[in-house]
Amino acid sequence: MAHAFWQNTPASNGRNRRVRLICPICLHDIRNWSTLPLAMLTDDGQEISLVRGPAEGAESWAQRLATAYRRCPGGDAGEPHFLPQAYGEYRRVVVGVIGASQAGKTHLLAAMIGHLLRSEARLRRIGLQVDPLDLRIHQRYMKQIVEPFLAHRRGLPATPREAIEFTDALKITNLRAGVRHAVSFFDVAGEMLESADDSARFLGAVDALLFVVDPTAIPRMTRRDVPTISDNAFDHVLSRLAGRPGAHGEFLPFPAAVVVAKADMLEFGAEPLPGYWLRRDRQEADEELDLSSVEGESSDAFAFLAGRRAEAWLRPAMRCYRSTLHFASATNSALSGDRYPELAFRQRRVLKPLLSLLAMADVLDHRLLRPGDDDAG
Ligand SMILES: Nc1nc2c(ncn2[C@@H]2O[C@H](COP(=O)(O)OP(=O)(O)O)[C@@H](O)[C@H]2O)c(=O)[nH]1
Ligand SMILES: [Mg+2]
Ligand SMILES: [Zn+2]
Repeated sequence: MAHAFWQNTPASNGRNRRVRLICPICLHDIRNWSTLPLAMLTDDGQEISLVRGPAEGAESWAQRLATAYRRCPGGDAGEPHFLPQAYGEYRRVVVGVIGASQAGKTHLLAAMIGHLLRSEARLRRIGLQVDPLDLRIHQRYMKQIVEPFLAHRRGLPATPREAIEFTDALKITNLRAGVRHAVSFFDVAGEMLESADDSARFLGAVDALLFVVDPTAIPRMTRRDVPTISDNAFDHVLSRLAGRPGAHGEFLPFPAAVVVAKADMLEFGAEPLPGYWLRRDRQEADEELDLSSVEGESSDAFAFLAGRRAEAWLRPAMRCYRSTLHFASATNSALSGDRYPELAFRQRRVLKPLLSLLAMADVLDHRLLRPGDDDAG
């Protein structure tokens, strides 16, 4: 009974200690967590304010608090939203999705989050439980992005430049270690990542990075008219992160998963490696949850990029203290009209890079990344 364990932690009402934190959703600086208003949320997201009854015993109050929320006033845009009341005790991880405009960031993240939530039973086998952090925000993301894409095969619109907002946030519980994490994701327009102004402010809060490599930008790979490789988004982000306090020294203290996206376009090309990895999950059930092959895949993906003189894209792997490299496809096909073709449409290896990043960020046990006997590459 993993659940009983959580309820044993007395839901702290924070009265005796002051918790200061950055909201993972709007980046608002919350100076005193326990002063934010308490509420219950109904199934359809309606707020009912929560107050302790005059004769209510400590036990009953603690039980009600365990499922309660606190209302954050919202950041600059000022839209209030909810965080679980126990959030002040969670380990917090902010994931930034980095890559040029059109690299495939938005499709990849939607595929990752969609598959993460669909895989409840399988994820339990590696000790993970995934729930939304804020129901309303999560449902909005599912309804506007993930479901049109995964259930109706719709192409996703370009991410608006003005919206520097977080995409979704999940409560990820490591059942084996008994630790809850709040993992939030920022997917912003590629141009924003390259700009020097304040628009990439969220970079000040990221703890883990998902770098998305666009293979259509590799010279002579999928197109003839691509002269040289550069990825300003990667460079910009790495140099901004290097300016963060505590980020001096040889390596940046952030884990990074580097994903060669749109790998379906490389499957039948001259290079055998992308196809080899893409087809593996068809051969082994649940290969995607087995992180012992990550080291082998990483060295193959590194060799693949290095052989293409794609140094710009290897920089995250060279600069960050922990990194893995992957091949993945969010659509397995090109858009045809406003939809992806029914026969080809599926997601390939989208969970593995995310699980790998979670393992590097110690949400999952990072020892899962140790190579197995038959996966030495
Ligand atoms: N073939 C293929 N195309 C993809 C894949 N993922 C995204 N795309 C295409 O790449 C383009 C840019 O995708 P998007 O996710 O919006 O990129 P972003 O600007 O980095 O967020 C769109 O036209 C998608 O149809 C994929 O896995 N395979
Ligand atoms: Mg986008
Ligand atoms: Zn907030």
